[in-house]
Amino acid sequence: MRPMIWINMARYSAAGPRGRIRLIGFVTLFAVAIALTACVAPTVAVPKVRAENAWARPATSGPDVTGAAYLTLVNDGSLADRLVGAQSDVASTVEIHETTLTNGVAQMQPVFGIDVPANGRVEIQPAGYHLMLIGLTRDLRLGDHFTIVLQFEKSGRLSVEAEVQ
Ligand SMILES: [Cu+2]
Repeated sequence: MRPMIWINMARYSAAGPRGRIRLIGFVTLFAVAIALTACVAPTVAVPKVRAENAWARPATSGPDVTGAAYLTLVNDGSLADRLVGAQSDVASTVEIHETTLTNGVAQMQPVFGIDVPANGRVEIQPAGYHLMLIGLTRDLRLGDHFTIVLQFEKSGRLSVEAEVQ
């Protein structure tokens, strides 16, 4: 592409004033073509994650006290994302946990992340995943609201308001 343009420009420049006008026309057309291409170029695939129905169980504060928060993640975007962490000012640490049933006994363990598929949703709800609030710094009373900041691999941070229910 580049060498061809150079040859054209050289030809038009050498052709005198009329050639220069044609050169300006050619360059203008070229610029318009680039601008149009930019306008109709398909949008880049991005995740578009939001949270629904964020809630937590009531709990009393204490360094050894844990609470659990739940929510639903919805991705309206065309690219998958991944929840990789969370934090909140009501807890020293927030971990992503998964509850599994082994021989009829429910156990929970930390997971490194939760995939949120493109145009999909993930339930972080009892019997599945939960956000473990470790070391509660204040009581979570019925009707209270508090903020959880979710960290996603691609979308970055998302601030979510949870209600104690
Ligand atoms: Cu847990």
